Amino acid sequence: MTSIKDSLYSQPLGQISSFAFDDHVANVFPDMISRSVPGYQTMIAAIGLLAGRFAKPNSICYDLGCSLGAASLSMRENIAVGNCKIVAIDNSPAMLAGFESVLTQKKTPIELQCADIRDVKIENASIVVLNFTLQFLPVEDREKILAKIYTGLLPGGALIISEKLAFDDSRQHELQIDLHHEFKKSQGYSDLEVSQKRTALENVLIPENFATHQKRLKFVGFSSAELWFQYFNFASFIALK
Ligand code: GEK
Repeated sequence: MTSIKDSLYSQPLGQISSFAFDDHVANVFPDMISRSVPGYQTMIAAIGLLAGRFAKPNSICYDLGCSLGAASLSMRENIAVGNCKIVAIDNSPAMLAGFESVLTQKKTPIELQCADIRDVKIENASIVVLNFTLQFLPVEDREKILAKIYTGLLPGGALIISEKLAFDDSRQHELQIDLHHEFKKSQGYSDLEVSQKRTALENVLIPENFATHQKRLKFVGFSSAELWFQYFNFASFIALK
């Protein structure tokens, strides 16, 4: 997916408002996320491979917090089984309009829903993807949605969950944040862009550590939850029912 270059934080902003998934963000989103999340394209491609493995005939594959649909489109490319559909949900009208504008229907249909993922029913699911979405929910809401996903998954189903991570050890925490900022600078962002975006995301994106994620996934019922990818403080888990 091509997009306009992200320069939303390139000029000094007097007041930095909290980050929101509005029209401005949706317009530049593919460029923003690829230059901000180390390994993003690798994870998107791998989510397709995972969908190819886990998608079952007569089941639903969910993409929760789908944005412009990168994960849904990658899943669709790799799903070979019949009578399977992808349900892609996001509560940003700007994101869903962007996704709808590029969506052409193929063998595996993609159904778009503008809704809060905390309010939707998850059922008959063979694979559920939360690619950098859980981190935007209040911490106290996270267990409930993971429990709902677990209940809605078929036996043998998988949840793929990608998140920005925090670290208990303060040196490690600072190091990983610093390495991420170096990554962003290597992608062409300036110090001003990095620092203004960081301020905008404060209290909006709340990272947790690996142990917290793993413990919660097991607590809601997943029999196994392991990392399959990590690049600095960005990681992706696969949890098995
Ligand atoms: C990708 N998965 O490209 N309900 C529905 N959607 C939500 C909610 C909610 N409660 N909270 C946030 N979102 C995508 C990238 S971006 C990650 C996901 C990022 C949506 C929000 O509108 C946005 O589109 C998405 O979750 C997070 O693979 O920007 O770092």
